Amino acid sequence: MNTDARIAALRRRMIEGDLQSFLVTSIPNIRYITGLENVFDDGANVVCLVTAEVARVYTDSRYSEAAEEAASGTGWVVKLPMEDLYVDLCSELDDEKVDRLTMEASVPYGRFRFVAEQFRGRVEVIEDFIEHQRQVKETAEIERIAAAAELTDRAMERVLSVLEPGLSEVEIGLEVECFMRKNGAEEVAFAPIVASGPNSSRPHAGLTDRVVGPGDFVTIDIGARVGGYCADMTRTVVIGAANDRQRAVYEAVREANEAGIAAARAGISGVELDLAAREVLREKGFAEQFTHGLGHGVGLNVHELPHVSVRGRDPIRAGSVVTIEPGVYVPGFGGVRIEDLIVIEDGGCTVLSKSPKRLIEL
Ligand SMILES: [Mn+2]
Repeated sequence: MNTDARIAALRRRMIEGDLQSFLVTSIPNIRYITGLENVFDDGANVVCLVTAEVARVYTDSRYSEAAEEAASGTGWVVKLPMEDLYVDLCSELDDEKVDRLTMEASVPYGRFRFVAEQFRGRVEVIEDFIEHQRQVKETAEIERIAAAAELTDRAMERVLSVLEPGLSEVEIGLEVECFMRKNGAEEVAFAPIVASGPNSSRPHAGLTDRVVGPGDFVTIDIGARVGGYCADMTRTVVIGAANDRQRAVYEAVREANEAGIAAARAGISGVELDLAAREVLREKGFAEQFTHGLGHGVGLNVHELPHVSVRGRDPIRAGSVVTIEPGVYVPGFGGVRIEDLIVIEDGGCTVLSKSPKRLIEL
């Protein structure tokens, strides 16, 4: 991972945005900007300060050995405050005559208030500053996402080979999780969704003890995490023979997925890409049943920028990795979602998800 380039880009953007100093508090953003891997867990006590002169990681003794080892030879200096990270940070900022500090808008409010009271200079917040930079992936990042997608495909193949009437959603979800962990994932990128029968009309249904049976749609939305990076893919299958209504819904969603993939290219906005797929469902009478955005960016987080929905007004840039996931949800009947992970490129895209998309009747 080229962290020198990342920090150089961050400093350029800080100058453009007139940021004198920037405090990174979100763990994924800290992982990204420092490039320190396998050091900070999700609940780690860590913040990073970036100015034109310094790049510092403040953490505590639980992480110090790993952090110092990983940071050696990089531009990052690890600091181990004796007391609270924020107490030391504020007094150092004052000593170094920093008079403006920008914090991430996601900082916990109590921390923000503490710094605003302790630090003598002015405190501001900014939204999505590093998230914006994370949108365009480096080659090494795309390789990790592709590896996660490949393992996710294998997990889907595995789960479809064991899926049969009599298994519960929980049992199917555990099969996914075990398979991914045994085959090289650090963890599942998110809790697997296995939504069967009437539960499938709820896009993010939690796993239940419901046992799958003949006639059910089963929506399986899964992703592995490999090298810190997520994958995200959904397939929907039918247990037994599909009826005509199920077939019609499935084919409409599949066409919408394919229309989205066909429209995906650098320069298209999230709104336009969303509309390319939404239009297919509208023509088939399912406009009201497609109740969420077409997709989202994927990287260190399973949901990140860019928006692929009505919120996505900016052109999507080459090197962004996004999902294309139209769905139709009919309460009481069930739902279908088909989701692929793609890399946006000039003039088109590469589809990382390879699992078959024809209607599978098990
Ligand atoms: Mn998704």
